Amino acid sequence: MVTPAVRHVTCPTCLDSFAWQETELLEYSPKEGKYNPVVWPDGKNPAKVADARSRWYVRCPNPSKDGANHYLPATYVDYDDPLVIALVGRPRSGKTHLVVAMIRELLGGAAAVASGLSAKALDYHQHVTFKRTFLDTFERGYQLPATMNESGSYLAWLVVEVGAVKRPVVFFDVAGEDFRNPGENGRHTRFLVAAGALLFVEDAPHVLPAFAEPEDLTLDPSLSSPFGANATNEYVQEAVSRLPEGGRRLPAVVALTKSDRLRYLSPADRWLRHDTGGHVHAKDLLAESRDVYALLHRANASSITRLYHEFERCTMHFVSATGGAVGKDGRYRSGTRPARVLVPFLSLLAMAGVLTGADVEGAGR
Ligand SMILES: Nc1nc2c(ncn2[C@@H]2O[C@H](COP(=O)(O)OP(=O)(O)OP(=O)(O)O)[C@@H](O)[C@H]2O)c(=O)[nH]1
Ligand SMILES: [Zn+2]
Repeated sequence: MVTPAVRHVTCPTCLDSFAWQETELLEYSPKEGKYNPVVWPDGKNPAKVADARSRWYVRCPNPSKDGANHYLPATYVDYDDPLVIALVGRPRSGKTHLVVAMIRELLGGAAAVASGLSAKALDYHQHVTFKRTFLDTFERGYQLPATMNESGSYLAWLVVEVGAVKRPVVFFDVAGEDFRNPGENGRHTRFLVAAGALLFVEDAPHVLPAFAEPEDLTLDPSLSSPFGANATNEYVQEAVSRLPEGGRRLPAVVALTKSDRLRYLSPADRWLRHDTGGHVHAKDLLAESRDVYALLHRANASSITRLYHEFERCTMHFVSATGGAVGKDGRYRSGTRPARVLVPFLSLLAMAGVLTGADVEGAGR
């Protein structure tokens, strides 16, 4: 008799590796707020079992016993270990709005369809909460809640499909402050050790305060400081110093978000209007990176420009998650109008080898 090979997986929450076992499959009961042993569908019809399985969980054995109970979707074992995308940026730089705008487009946007990409949520119940808290709020044009990540766990977990490739992607987003003051011995930011790709987020009005608008100054009074905004971004520096080998080999992108503030500034204006239709080309990624770099260089944003030299593969992009600032009532006046939010993600996929083909050959080099 051939015994099936035991699959070892790495848990994205506690980062422990362990041999996968399905001896205790669990089902989440939102009503009771706990996980209970599953009830198998009648007759063990394979189609019904597969459907039910997409909502089942396995408790992570967390061999190093350093965290509270946490659960992995049973379908986790059907795929390779996920690509962990770590968001890094200063507090209030717009990380959460950007990643939510990105995921919204991945799950239903035309650009994702055009690029031949599809995505679905992997963790059923986590997605229900994520949708209610973030996607629906964003869709209705309201400001998203500030990041309060007590356990340092992931924000969203998707399976991205491109052609025959199916790759789980996990997004980690923690409060910017956690990079400088890692609480609980750095537990909130330990995902950096498992990062497979980095999404650095910098805030356009912060590095170019001349383009900040009155709403920005109300939201972030440090922008009107006579000393100008801080050229050093200690949050980014601290995060990079915690990456194994400084992360040099990981694909990295810099998203200069809130670029709606730069809509009258050349060449940002041109890039913001440049609709990629979901397709990215290595030569455009390079041309845009050059323009973002030049702008950051002129603004003395040296903590960000150095990333371009430190990482072997890196691209830089103008993006806007919301299209404009939030009003005093917590709403975006004309609703949310994201621009180019998928480009940094597609660039990361290309650099990570998930997206392939002649167009993206050599991306980020
Ligand atoms: N103008 C403009 N404002 C934005 C954009 N994205 C986010 N903001 C504003 O920036 C502020 C901070 O956004 P968040 O996404 O919560 O920032 P964060 O980096 O996740 O913040 P922390 O979790 O505290 O580190 C909010 O007031 C948003 O309305 C954008 O694309 N354009
Ligand atoms: Zn775990």
